[in-house]
Amino acid sequence: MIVALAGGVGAARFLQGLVRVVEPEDITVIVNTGDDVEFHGLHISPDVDIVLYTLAGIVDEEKGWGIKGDTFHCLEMLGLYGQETWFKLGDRDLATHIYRTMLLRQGLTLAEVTDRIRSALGVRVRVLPMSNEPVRTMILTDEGLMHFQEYLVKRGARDRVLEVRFEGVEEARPTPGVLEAIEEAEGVVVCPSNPIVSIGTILAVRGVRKALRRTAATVVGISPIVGGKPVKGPADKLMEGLGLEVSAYGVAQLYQDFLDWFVIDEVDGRLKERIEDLGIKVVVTNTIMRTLEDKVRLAELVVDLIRGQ
Ligand code: GDP
Ligand code: FO1
Repeated sequence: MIVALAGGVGAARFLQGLVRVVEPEDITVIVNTGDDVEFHGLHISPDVDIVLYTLAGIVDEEKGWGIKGDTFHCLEMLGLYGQETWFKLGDRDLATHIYRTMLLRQGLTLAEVTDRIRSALGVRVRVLPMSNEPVRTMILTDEGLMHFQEYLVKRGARDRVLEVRFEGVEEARPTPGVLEAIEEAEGVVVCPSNPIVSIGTILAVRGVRKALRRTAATVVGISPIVGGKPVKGPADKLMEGLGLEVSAYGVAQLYQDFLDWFVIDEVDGRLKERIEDLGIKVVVTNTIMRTLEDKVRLAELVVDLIRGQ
């Protein structure tokens, strides 16, 4: 079994490659739920949905989230009722959130609900939300404390970041199967996701970091920071705010206690030795995933590292 720790867009792109290299049934994806949010009375799990929609082949590829060709009539009508419409929920996407919320109200866990959605979408990889219990990523900025989606989407990540808090993470237990999957894996991939608010959140769940340190599996990370900048998203602003170096080296420092290998981009080749000094082996290659070939090639490289080839 190969286990992947995943946020949204960057991870989903990598997983598109991985399912073509390894049997989908032999992959378990542990997904961040710190970005989860409630709108219009509905439970939204953006990273879980991004991973599922991408693997189901229905994601809006341009945006990286939402469903391709979706319409926004429901949201327009909600706007008419004076509701907030800055979080763009499409009509077809809303069906997922209605179904999820309905099943949660019936008493199913988030993992059970996720599995029903996965199965209906024809996705064959196992997808586990990191916890069944709520964890909320809150950003303390110079404009006050706000939910991550408000910081990112409503305010366009323009506020200065002072602190990142994972509310509820102390009480949240890992989803049953998460720690076992890491401990028994053949290999673990830390996907190119936001190291603070996607991977950082998963690592903050009780027992996850310890399981990663203890596992006999080869643990391979892929840097989301390329040439001192994220490929997309606010990782630079969050890292800067927390006083971290915005580079593949800065990410390697965050993962140094459990990574065996770190895959960094060819534009960052000069960081190789510094990262190796942290006790991590380094591969330098093109990590930008534009085409399906890029994704498959990167997945092949990671699987070869796991299998010691
Ligand atoms: P976000 O940062 O909150 O939007 O969410 P994600 O957890 O989805 O993280 C996206 C991360 O993936 C960003 O830090 C990007 O830099 C990274 N990413 C996206 N596409 C690619 C890619 O093609 N290659 C690499 N190396 N990183 C990527
Ligand atoms: N990201 C945006 O930048 N703007 C949006 O309006 C937006 C809506 C949205 C709806 C459903 C969904 O599953 C994801 C959505 N995202 C949107 C993406 C999301 O905010 C982030 O990319 C992830 O949380 C980061 O991992």
